[in-house]
Amino acid sequence: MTTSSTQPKTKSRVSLIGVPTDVGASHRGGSMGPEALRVAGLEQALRSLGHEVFDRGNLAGPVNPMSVSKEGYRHLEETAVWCEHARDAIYNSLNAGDIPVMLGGDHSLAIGSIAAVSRFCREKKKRLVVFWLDAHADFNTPDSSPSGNIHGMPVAVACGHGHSRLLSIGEVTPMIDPSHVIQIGIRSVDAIEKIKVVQSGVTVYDMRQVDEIGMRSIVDKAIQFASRPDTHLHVSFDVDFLDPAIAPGVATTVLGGPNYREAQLVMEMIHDSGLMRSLDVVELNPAFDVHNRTAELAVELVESLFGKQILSRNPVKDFV
Ligand SMILES: [Mn+2]
Repeated sequence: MTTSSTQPKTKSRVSLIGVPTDVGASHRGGSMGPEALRVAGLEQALRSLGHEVFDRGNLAGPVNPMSVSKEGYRHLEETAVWCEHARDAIYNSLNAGDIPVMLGGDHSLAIGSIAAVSRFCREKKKRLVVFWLDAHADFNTPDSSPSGNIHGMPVAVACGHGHSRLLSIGEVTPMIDPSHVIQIGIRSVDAIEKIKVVQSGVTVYDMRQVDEIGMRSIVDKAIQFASRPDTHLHVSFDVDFLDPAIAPGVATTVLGGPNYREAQLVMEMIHDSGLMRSLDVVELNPAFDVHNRTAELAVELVESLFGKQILSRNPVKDFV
């Protein structure tokens, strides 16, 4: 009768922006992430949901020098340059009226994407809210990070803590009010980082809370906080958010993450809120993957974020 069960309520213009680098990570391989998502059919999947999709190709930037940490930061300048390139591409895409989807690359790049969204929201008088889906709080600073890898620091930087070179990627400090950051799925936090993230005012729904009250009520609370007509919701999806049993293709797996249905539920509920205006898909590492299946799962979850559903949620309305 109808194919409306796979059609989103609103059609969007979506820009895919590849940022192939792993300068902020401990392991090499995240730089292959954008291509793995393309091989898994991301563009076609979004198109078949009715969206207009533009693959903007990959940004270019410094090679990974694989050097050691200096004064608490590894690859500070290289990471900053990549973040600036990501920031500029994402900002232009937002101004063109598109929903930018940043294909990472490691999670340090979220310093760039949040800088872009932060500037855009200030100019358009929007209220920025970030949902951070991750196994890690990514709230390290040099005194709390054992490694100096900047992919463990982007939330701290966005909230105003970190090297001036990284803070300067944003137009203002902090780039976001910490109380507007909601983290879900957290299960690995370094000792000093724990204190900092709690003090910062970031809302953290860790896996214990997922166990105790369930994914549905957590996402309900998050959406309730975000729900205002002037909200721009940025979703930063670190693939290590997922349980390693279903997502082996990341370098920093942590046991005890959301299972397949919990992950789908998060994405479907975010879509139904109608609030998402920008997205990061980061930390996919094809060097650790098995037959690209983590990339394929990431594509499925992005489809859900953009409106794919098992059944119509509103059969009466959709079927007439
Ligand atoms: Mn992360």
